[in-house]
Amino acid sequence: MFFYPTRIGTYCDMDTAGGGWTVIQRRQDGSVPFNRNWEEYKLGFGDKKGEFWLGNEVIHLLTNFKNHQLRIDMEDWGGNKRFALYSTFRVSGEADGYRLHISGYSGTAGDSMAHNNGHRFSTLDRDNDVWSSHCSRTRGYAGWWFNSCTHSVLNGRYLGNCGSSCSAWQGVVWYHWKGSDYSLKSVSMKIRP
Ligand SMILES: [Ca+2]
Repeated sequence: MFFYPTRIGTYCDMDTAGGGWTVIQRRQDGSVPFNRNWEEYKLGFGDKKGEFWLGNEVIHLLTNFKNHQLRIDMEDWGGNKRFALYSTFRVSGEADGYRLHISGYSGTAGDSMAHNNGHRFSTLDRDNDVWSSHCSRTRGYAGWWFNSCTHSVLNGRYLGNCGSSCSAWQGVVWYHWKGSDYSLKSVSMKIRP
C-alpha cells in the first residue's frame, strides 16, 4: 500500500485508454481557484471529484517510485477533444524545485510541454523560472513548470468561453492546439506506470 501525502486523496480513471490512470489535475468549471502558493501546490488542493491539483509532493513520490507516462486530455468549447501523451514523466523533489522531466510526445494536441522540460516549478510566491519576470504572476498566477512562460499553462485562470479573444496567456492554455488567446473548457492530467 502506497502512502499518499496529499490532502485530497486520489482519483483513479479506469475509462481512458485502457484505464489504470491516477488523475493529478482536472479543470472543468472554474469552481476551484488555481492561483495558489507554493505550499498549496506542494500538498494539493481542490476536490477529487471536481477540480484539483493532486500535489507536487505526491506526484514526485509516485513518479520517482516507478517510471510513469503522462496523458493530458483536453476539450474546447466546440466539443472537440485532443490529447497529448508523454512516455516519460518524472518530477524531482522539493529540494530541486519539483523539476519536470518529460519526453516522448505523441498525440493530437501538439507538444506544448517540451518547452517546460528540465524546469522547476514556480508559483505566485516563488519565481523558479529562467525568465527575467515572474512567469506565474504574468500567466494567470498559475503554478507551473515555467521556462520562459510558454507554451502550456494548464493551471492558469478558468476564463470560460471567451473564444479566441481571451486575455493572452491568462487562461487554461495549450498553445500548440488553440494558441495563447484561448482558454480550454476542460483538461485533465493523468499518470500511469
Ligand atoms: Ca523569473
